[in-house]
Amino acid sequence: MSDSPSLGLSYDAIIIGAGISGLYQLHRLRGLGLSVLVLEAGSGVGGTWYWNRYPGARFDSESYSYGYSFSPELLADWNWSEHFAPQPETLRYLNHVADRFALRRDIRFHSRVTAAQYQPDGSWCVTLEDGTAYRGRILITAIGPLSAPTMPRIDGIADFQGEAFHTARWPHQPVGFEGKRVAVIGTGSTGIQTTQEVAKTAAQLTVFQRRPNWCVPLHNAPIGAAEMAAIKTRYPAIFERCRETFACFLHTPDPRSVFEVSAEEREAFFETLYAHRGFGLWQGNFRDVLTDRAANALLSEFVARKIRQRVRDPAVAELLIPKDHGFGTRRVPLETRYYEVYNQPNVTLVDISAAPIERITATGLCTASAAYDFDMIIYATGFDAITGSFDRIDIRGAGGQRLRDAWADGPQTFMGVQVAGFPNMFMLMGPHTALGNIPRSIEYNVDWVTDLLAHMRARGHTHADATPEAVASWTAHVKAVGAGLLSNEISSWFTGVNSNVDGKQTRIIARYSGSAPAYRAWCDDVAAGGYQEISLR
Ligand code: NA7
Repeated sequence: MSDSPSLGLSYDAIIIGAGISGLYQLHRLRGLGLSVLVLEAGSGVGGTWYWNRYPGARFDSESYSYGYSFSPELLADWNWSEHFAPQPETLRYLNHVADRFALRRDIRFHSRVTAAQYQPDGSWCVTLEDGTAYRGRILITAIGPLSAPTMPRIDGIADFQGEAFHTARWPHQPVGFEGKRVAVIGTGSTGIQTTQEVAKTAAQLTVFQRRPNWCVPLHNAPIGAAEMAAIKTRYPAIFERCRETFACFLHTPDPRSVFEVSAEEREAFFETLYAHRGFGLWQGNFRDVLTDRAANALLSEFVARKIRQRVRDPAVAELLIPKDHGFGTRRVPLETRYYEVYNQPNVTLVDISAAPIERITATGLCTASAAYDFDMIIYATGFDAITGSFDRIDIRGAGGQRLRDAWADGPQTFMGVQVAGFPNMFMLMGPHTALGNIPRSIEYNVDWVTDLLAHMRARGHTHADATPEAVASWTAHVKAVGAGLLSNEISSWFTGVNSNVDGKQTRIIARYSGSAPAYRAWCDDVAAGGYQEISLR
């Protein structure tokens, strides 16, 4: 698929984003011999791990299940220091990948894309915020499902005279908390990791919680040299396991129903999982705890008991126990002594479910019932997830059709990879793909797109556009698979809800909620069938 000089194209392919998916896609497209430009808003590679430098940021997938699997040499030469690596280590790893595969020479940093528009000549014109434009025949969005941070919509945010940070836009310089009165707003995975860390040194920490989440212990530990050497010998088995499991984590559900065992056995199994590192209680539990309401209630009661045991003040413990959703129906944050933080004299939990924050002031904030003074406010208020990173770019397909309009009633995709009427645009980890342990899904996604491009080149095709029928049928399938699932009945980023964004108050089925193996089987079948669902010419 070479450039046609008459079109004046600069690149065969333009990739937006130099995170985990953009880096690997660049590597694979080079392997096809394509000329590629990666446009990256940040000053370095790493995506999520470049932006989310907040205190305490770390994996909650096992490090060795999270890294790239495509290169035996890369696997051999990288050593993880902890079972769940902290953000600086992950960022070092991604920089190492960029260096090892000499990726930087095709990446333009400080390049925020504001528009991508399909041209009548069959190319894509990609424009940066400074007006610079690039052309490519293929457009690949590697912009991440959680990359558009959102601030709360509260009056007075600009009035605050102290330090203020959103966790996903954390400064590159060190930030200290010693002697400071710090507020954290938000209790998702990010707010919980931040709270654990800030509580260690802040003079006072006040956590503003609108809704609690069900959190379970991470059980992190260092990885010594001998253990890392042993992990390296197990890499094939580790990745094989990730290929088999529902969400590409190392944890496999128990085939038994919670109701097939005695109460004692059930309790003992829950205890084992609670003591085990990682997502075991969520992803490796009885087969029905995430699908059957009564089974889920038993697990929720177990975790509620744990919270009551760990938090001394019973009133605070009750505030920390979710009452509006069952365990695992929203993303489960993994924690390290998070609940014990509330036993510290320097930490206060403020429930803002009934008395919301009404205003940020010059010196702090006011809720409906009290005023507080702070030296620092940390906004751990999350992201406009899944479609938010697309909404920030003016993406227009054939005939000037806006992607935002095409998705006005929720995303419409084919396999989460293409949208009808947006020829040669391929989404990595777009809406309707299987998420879970994301790098595993990314590698599959990138390989699938690369195989399609190789298939096209072999046949002299330069144009790929999923048919409207294929999009309608995949979108209907995603909705059917997601219907009735407990996790799709709750407002969270999983269901595309963000109270801080206009038009994102209604739950949608934004993710493919079936298993990753089922998702891959669909994609494999499409490839094996010669991509009939995609109009190729
Ligand atoms: P999340 O999980 O979306 O959490 C955001 C938190 O911020 C959550 O507790 C929200 O409460 C809270 N929030 C959002 N807006 C407000 C306002 N206006 N007032 C008060 N509280 C607010 O984002 P994270 O960054 O923690 O994690 C996202 C994912 O990144 C995570 O799941 C991992 O997969 C990686 P709410 O629950 O909406 O009531």
